[in-house]
Amino acid sequence: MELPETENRGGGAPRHHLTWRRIGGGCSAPASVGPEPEAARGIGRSSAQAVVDAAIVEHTFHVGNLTVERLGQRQVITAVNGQFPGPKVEARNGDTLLVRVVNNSPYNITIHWHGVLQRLSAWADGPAMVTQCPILPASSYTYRFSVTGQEGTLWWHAHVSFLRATVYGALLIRPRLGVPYPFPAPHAEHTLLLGEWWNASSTLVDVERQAFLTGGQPANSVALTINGMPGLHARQMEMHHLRVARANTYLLRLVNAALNYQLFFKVAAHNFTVVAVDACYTDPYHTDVIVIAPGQTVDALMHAGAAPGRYYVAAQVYQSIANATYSATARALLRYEDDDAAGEGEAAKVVKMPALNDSATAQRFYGSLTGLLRDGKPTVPQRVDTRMVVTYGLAIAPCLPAQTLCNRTRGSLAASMNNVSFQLPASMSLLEASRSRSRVGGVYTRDFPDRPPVMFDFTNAAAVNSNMSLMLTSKGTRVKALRYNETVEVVLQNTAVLATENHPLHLHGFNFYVIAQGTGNYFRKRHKRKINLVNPQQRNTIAVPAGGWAVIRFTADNPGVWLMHCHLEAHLPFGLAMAFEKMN
Ligand SMILES: [Cu+2]
Repeated sequence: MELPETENRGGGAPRHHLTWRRIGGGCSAPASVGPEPEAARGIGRSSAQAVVDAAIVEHTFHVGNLTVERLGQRQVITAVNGQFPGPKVEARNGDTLLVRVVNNSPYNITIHWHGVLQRLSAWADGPAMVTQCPILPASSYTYRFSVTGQEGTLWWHAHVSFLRATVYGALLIRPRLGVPYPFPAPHAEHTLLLGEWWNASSTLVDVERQAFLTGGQPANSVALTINGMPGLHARQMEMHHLRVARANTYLLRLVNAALNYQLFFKVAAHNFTVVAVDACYTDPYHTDVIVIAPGQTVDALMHAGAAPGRYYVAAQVYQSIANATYSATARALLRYEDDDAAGEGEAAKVVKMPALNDSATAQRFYGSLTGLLRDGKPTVPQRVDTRMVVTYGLAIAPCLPAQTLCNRTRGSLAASMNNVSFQLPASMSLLEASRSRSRVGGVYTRDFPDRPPVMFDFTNAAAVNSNMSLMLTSKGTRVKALRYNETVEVVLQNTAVLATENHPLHLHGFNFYVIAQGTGNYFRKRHKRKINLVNPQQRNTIAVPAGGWAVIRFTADNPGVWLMHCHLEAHLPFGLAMAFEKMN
């Protein structure tokens, strides 16, 4: 296994210590120091070898402050290379990526390559304190990994504090040269990154910090965005435009980079054929609405078959939690090339969106997708070595001493998996501790339970919320150790503690098969006929139905420490996470 490169640029060592105190918590030392990957340098894609072999795709990410204006307000955000959203990374199946991250921002930073399997490169995965110590201000770090065996739309984002709100971009993996897509070739493609915008007078790091201190929910965003633009004004400023030519077919690459909201996505007078989700090909699925949870991606073909003109593109919040009221919409504009003669005055066609709590539409989309079977490609494991039942949801925890604004009678909002509220280590990353055996003891324990500690009627809101012992949780850094190549089945069961909600659960290091999903409590015998062991969809992030369950399977064939967590950013510091440890 390759060790990461760590270096300190510009500043002396004392800078590190000062930074740690200011940001709070963290590694006592930089992550393991490894060799500079010199051998890889200078082999650009222009190399003739790239035609037959994999190429090296190199980028440098300068992370720093950027002043932007949105919704009539100027503010300073953290961004990569002065761009918001950040630069697009493009590669082909089999390429090696070499991304040097130079941290000129005042914050600790890491970059996660969301959905990249990181086979034999766990050090490059990116979650802070899981696979690496954060990159300190005035330091740099080089991520090196290959994307062999993967095709489709993925993305990259910061994986520390709430910085991914503005530190994110697309990661597109195309088939090897000369290899076609398993669907009709599109005329062109458009990448649409869906995000959220805060008009915060403070920074996103402060938003997270304030939520921690009070033990409550973080402040809400004020708008959604499409490629960084809210598109709210009639004058169509701050609006992303997509140009299409009539009768052509386009590949839309959608990424939900929003922190806390699932989204409905529609284009007025146009339909889609979904061909992949989370960079895993699907059977073609025809729909007029796409539903996408934070962390997920969707590749969909769209035929430009409408009359010449302009059409609104809209992304609107989908909320599964009861009594939700936040219902933001971002807009972009689809323009036909032949529309230029029509002039600016003509109104664009509007799009009718589902209700913000339309779970039926959401579940129809999420539950209808099936995986595309391809000759010679692996299929779902038929035999299971390890079975787990993991309950998860919101919870209440005693206020920590550091939560100085927390109401000690009420307690702190929290979340848990099998009633363990996950706490990141402070002294060293989980992966580093895992590699240095003797140091595991003080960092984590290998006793994440295979089942909930007590069985109860998980989704019975009245019963659950009148029983304080079911609502209380406690902090722990507990992992589930797996043997090499064992097959794992996990039943993910939402609970009604405080409220049922559709949580998008993301597993690092693996794609998993979603063999069944449904509402209520899962019973293995009763739900047997819902199990799909032929062509289930594969994903890296599953939006499990609110007050429901999903059954996933994967093969533990990738050494490392792999986080599984809710991709609603608000729930990660609450502790809605656990980790799998796969030994060498
Ligand atoms: Cu969640």
